Amino acid sequence: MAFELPQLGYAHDALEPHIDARTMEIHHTKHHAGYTAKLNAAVEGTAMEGKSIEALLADHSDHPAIRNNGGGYYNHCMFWEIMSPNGGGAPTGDLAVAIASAFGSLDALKDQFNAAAATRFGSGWAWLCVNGGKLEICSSANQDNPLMPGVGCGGHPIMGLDVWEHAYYLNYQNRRPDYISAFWSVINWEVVAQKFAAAK
Ligand code: MN3
Repeated sequence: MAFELPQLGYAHDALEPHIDARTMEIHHTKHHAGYTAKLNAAVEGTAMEGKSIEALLADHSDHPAIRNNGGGYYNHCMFWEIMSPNGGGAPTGDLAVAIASAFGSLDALKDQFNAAAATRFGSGWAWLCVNGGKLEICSSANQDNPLMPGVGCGGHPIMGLDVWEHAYYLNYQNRRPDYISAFWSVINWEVVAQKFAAAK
């Protein structure tokens, strides 16, 4: 069963003005589609065929095509899921309690996440992870993610922000901090909370 490019739960223009339609369209139908096709090509006819994406990332990230395209496949699947045109606001329930416990407040989480996203040099991702039952923030290079061993970022990711220039350059040019700030207007805390509950 080959990996499939997921449909978004919203239109490409639905995250405007925070993330523009053209960026979303190219990001989804070109970049993510490319990672998906190259991932399938890398596993087809090998012993890796049929393994889950999580297992591929955990066990085969020493394989460059898996690391780059499997990472790209997984990371973008999560990225589309954790955004919504009805996003923003604040989390509730267990996730809100865990954020208060780990960071002191939602604003403190945002400050730490923004710093991780802004200071990631070049291309990469910022992550909110559940590590040993506790929430942590980190960042990783390129399409690496915390499921891969040895990326300096551990645990199970429940929220990721793409800080590759292709994610924001058309609308924000070099203003990565403005894009990071806009992300909080489209974050889907309900989905992050579901991922938190599953990862705990
Ligand atoms: Mn991307």
